[in-house]
Amino acid sequence: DLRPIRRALLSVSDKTGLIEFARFLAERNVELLSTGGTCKAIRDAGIPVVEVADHTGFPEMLDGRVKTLHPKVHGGLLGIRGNAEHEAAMAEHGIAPIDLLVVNLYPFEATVAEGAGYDECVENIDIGGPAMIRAASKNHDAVTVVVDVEDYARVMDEMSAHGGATTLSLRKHLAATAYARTGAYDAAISQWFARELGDTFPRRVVVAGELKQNLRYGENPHQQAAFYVNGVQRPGIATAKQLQGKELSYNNLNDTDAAFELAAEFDEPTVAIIKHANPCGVASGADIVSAYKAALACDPVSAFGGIIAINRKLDGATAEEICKLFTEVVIAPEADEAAIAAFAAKKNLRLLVTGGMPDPASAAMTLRNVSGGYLLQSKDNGRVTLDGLKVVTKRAPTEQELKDMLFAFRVCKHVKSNAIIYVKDGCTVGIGAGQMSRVDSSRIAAWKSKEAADAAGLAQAGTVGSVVASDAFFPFADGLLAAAAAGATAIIQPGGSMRDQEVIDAANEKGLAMVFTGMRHFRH
Ligand code: 93A
Repeated sequence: DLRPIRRALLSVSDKTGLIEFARFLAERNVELLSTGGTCKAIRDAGIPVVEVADHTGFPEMLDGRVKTLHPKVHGGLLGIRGNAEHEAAMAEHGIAPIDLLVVNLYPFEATVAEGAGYDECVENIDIGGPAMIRAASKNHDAVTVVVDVEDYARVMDEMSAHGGATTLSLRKHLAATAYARTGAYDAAISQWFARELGDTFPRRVVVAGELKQNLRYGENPHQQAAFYVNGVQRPGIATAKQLQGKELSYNNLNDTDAAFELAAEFDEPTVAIIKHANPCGVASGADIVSAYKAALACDPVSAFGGIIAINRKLDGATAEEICKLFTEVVIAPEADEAAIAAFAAKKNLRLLVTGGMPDPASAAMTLRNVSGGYLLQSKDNGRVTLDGLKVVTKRAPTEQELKDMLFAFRVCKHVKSNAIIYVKDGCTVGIGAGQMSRVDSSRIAAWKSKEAADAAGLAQAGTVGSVVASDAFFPFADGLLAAAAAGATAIIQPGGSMRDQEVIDAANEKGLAMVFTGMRHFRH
């Protein structure tokens, strides 16, 4: 299954590594064919090369839209070697076989990402490149196709090892990569069109991703997993630079993403500590070290082995505090030298820096698997502000209560439903997450808060004098009564239950202030 490479066609937009590869081929007496810009680069390097136009006898035309779309190119890529009829037809029409195709496409994705105008994007839709890639890949039995610069070395290695030939195994792998590339390319084009047309849910969707990292395993050791990125340059887990620590696991990636997106919700210095994709403490403060201490105090037992996200540059003082507890991952936009030094001894701790914070208001889509399909929805970037609140009780909330309620409701968005969040002075003091009954979430949050207070030797739980947020309406008064029993003084919730009046009456009876948001934050 070895196929010697005698003739190659190179046509690349990204010319990285081109000259080295072309020189390697030329030294092994491979005849090089190439298109305009690529040909010039190879020729300028003093390497013999034939322009495709000279090979086909047909000029590049229509602003380069037609340069390789010619039977001499496609016949050379598609003709079956050893098939008498194909070989006779090729001989009759002067079609020389092409054994190696090296193509990378017009940078459509990068052009869109740069915010180029409509016409420029259209002009960057490559037609001839994908046509050649698909032809060469179909004929992988004989033809080697390379679409990624990082595969040049693989081909050179095989050619060196096999006297200028490649193996069928490599050609098949390269063909698979090549079809994924043209598929992803067309996906990017159709997504761009859909965006231009404002068509959020088109008839067909194609999801494309590039392998960033193979993972040791998935959520559990018997599951396989890998991390794919979609090229959206949003500061976060996909773009983060790991400054130290062992490799990130599937769960780390999932939890770190949840942590960073939560920290990004707040303008003031904020720290979020996450376990199993739910926060076990979130706090804003004058600086990140005080925010960290406050976030930790919410549930120091659960914070063990947690993930910490910070929305400011990580400093030495905070890093030293973090070092006192076992932590899996710390993610921040930046880290100063003192912080890096403080972590140096913690060999396993992963430190990630992203260069910035994502904009929580930015539009995006979320995708989830269901049996036989996907659920696609726009990301929850809803945000409740002061003027969106409706006071429904006799007592109006105080200014501090209002501030804490908005904080609590924003945290809700990042907590699995049913979510009940108690907050005091910009800091969560009790979190109830992921329960099937809202009243259970309410009770659990209060109970956790009491546990933390007892452990810290405090006279009363943090929930005493706090405000409470519920991600969705209280269907009955019981959840509210549980919050009142825990000492909450004010409540923020969407409202909209059939029994709203019952819940309002219960709040009035307890002297609580309550506001409705009209927006809920389910997270299932
Ligand atoms: O405009 S095209 O769609 N028409 C073609 O016939 C064609 N052939 C190759 N684009 C075409 N290409 C692309 O040109 C390749 O995919 C590659 O990205 C680029 C290389 O052009 P140059 O060698 O002139 O820099």
